[in-house]
Amino acid sequence: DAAALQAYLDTAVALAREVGPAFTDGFRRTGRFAASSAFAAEAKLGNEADCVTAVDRYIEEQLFARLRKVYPTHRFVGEETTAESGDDYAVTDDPTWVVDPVDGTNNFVHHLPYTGISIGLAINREPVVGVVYLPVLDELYTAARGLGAHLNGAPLPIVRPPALTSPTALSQCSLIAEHGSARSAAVLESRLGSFKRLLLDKEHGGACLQNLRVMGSAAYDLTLVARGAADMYWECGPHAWDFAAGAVILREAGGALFDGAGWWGADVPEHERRPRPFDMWRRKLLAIRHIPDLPGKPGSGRALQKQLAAELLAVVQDVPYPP
Ligand code: LIP
Repeated sequence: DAAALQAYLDTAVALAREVGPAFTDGFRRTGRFAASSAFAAEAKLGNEADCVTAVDRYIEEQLFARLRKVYPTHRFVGEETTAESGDDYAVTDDPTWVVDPVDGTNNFVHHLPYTGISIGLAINREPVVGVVYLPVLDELYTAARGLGAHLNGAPLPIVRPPALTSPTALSQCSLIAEHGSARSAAVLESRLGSFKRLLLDKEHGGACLQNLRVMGSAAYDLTLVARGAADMYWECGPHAWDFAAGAVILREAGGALFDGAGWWGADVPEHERRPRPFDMWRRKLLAIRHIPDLPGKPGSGRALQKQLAAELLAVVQDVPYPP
């Protein structure tokens, strides 16, 4: 119920704020090439573009230790715990905290402030509480199901009609996408090829997007769509810990998410959710912001969300998703 969700949200906010100074301090001290320093970036699985720092591990430990004290029966999935143990995390209906202690670690080690702490809570496998905190920018995004989404206490989306327009074609849209950390020729050819088709002019068969931005953090990407600073976000291969919290924030800001098979969103009618609800354990994600109805056309905002998503998916359909 609402009171329970608010209590979970309050806990998550308090914890995010509590570890915020360690994040900011680590951001200042981390050195990419300082191999001997406790604050050096380490390559994961030999891939230097996919890195981890002592700050990632410290913050995840702190968050889980504190959450376990308050909710001893809950389950916990964290980027560092899960990735480093190599364990398959069991997905159950139990309340599960899904945490990325430093989302956008690559930005973090390059001192680019688009990086933050992502704390999500899923119940019955569905994300219901989300906190994305960017300590360096001092942006705190919060949401709980049915309770709205906020940035530092102000309701989202920040951009409102008439400034928040209703695009009727992909060529009127701005998109945030990610190229990810894979560096193999095959993956890059396909991903960058899709970027080219999205940007290319219409005479040459492209979608002629107004812009395409790579911000480097799925959690932040979703908050940008939620605030109305981008129309869509699409990525092949993010993990649940990258987007569980951001998904709730976007949903509560009137946005919708498509996981490759089903839609998820407060305004998504039941029949469009088939064959099943949004599955955050799949690594497929297309997110679209709230689109206001066109004048005199109730339901047209939702129809436009679907139309624009279909246009986007038609352009990127051959980009393989991880299993
Ligand atoms: C990052 C994701 C991002 C993706 C990066 C990376 P991390 O998470 O947020 O969407 O493109 O490759 O996975 O690893 O920095 O927490």
